[in-house]
Amino acid sequence: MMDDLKILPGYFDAEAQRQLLDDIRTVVRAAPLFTPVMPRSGKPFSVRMSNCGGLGWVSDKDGYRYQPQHPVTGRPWPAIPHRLLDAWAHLADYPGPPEACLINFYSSTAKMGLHQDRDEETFDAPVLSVSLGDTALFRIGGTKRADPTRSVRLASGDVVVMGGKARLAYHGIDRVMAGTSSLLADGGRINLTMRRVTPGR
Ligand code: MD6
Ligand code: FE
Repeated sequence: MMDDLKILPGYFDAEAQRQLLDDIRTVVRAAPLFTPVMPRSGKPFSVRMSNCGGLGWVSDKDGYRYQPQHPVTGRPWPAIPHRLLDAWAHLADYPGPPEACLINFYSSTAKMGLHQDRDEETFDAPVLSVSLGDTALFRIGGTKRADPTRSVRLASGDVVVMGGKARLAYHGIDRVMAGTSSLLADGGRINLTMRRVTPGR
């Protein structure tokens, strides 16, 4: 099951992390973080989000979906920074570029429940995740919610590639460990997940 899960500790070194953080700050100035809410219940996520790329993942009372515009500003999402596209080209083993990059910002108390990434039209490409800032406790299981899980610490600069049989594995963030990184002056964690939404190159 986990044979298609790759964890690459320290893929981005300290300098690359700072550059990536600058890239993300530029994105978020154009596409501000918003607080998504759960479909139907309208309960707010504890994580704030934005996106870059041709499509962005959003959640509101109507459901989860990908859309080409920011839900608050109505503007197109900024382009995916080249450092992220380079990592995808190096690691994804997929003939085309990512179409969406979800930006999740976690305060020290934010978490993310166990979920599958399955709002894409194709699962042929992996989801590639980059962590910046405070270390998080990442939980990953199998393709059924009740499958056994294990926990992995994800530190700043670490990359996770979920492809093949791991593409639809349940996963979530149990907690963020405050004070474990000095990358973000005010603490917290940023997670970037690049996805392919449609098939093709
Ligand atoms: C996070 N990550 O690390 C949440 N999804 O904050 C994800 O939800 C995720 O790390 C798909 C593939 C890899 C991931
Ligand atoms: Fe996910």
